Amino acid sequence: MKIAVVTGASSGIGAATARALAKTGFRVILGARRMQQLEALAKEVGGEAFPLDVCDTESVRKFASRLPARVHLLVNNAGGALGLEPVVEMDESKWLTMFQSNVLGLVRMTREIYPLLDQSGEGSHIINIGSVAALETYLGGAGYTACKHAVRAITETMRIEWLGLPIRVTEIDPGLVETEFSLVRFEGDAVRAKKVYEGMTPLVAEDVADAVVWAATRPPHVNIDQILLKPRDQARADRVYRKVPSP
Ligand code: 8X3
Repeated sequence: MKIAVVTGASSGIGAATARALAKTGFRVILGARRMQQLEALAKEVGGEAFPLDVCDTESVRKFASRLPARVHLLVNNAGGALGLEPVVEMDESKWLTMFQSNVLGLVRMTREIYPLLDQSGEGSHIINIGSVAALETYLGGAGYTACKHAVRAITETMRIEWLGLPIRVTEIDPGLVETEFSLVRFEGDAVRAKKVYEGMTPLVAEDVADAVVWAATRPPHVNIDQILLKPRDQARADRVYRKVPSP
């Protein structure tokens, strides 16, 4: 049975991806900080849950040491945005946390799991969850978009460095997806978070999970480099159609 590892799997895109991969036939190993949610999900999908903080090298090493000898798919999903302050109002601790989780966390995970990647038979696959923010910028988004642009650069570099090896590398770039993303970005301000999706129909986590499963289930000689998926109501990161409520 093929083994898939999903980071940030306790909620949102990570949880939906874990469910979808399990349904497709993968044995799923989940990592996140919130163990209660993670264990419930592991039970639901017949997988395993281990604590993981991608910001902490020791935590990543310990997580990797508990994995089976061979891993076929790593979904680097853990990460998120904090704040929407302009550049000259940079909050250093928010920026550090964003770079730690979105950028260094992804590389730490990849570094520790690389020796476990199956390079026999059909090979293995790393899927990095990027964002429309990997391709565009928007007002107040410098910290987050810089992180996701970095994810894009790192993903492309992996593909060059591993050329000739049986390791596929994919980047999935979602636009607006209604998850805890905005609640985290606005530090628990539910009213502000809700406004992000007001009057429009956002993607749901399952839409992104679909893209992950599709990329992961192509024949082994096919590498899906990138998928950019956005709601129909979103033309660009900062161009969203919203229905005006009737008076
Ligand atoms: C989330 C999408 O537009 O808020 O990755 O950066 S956006």
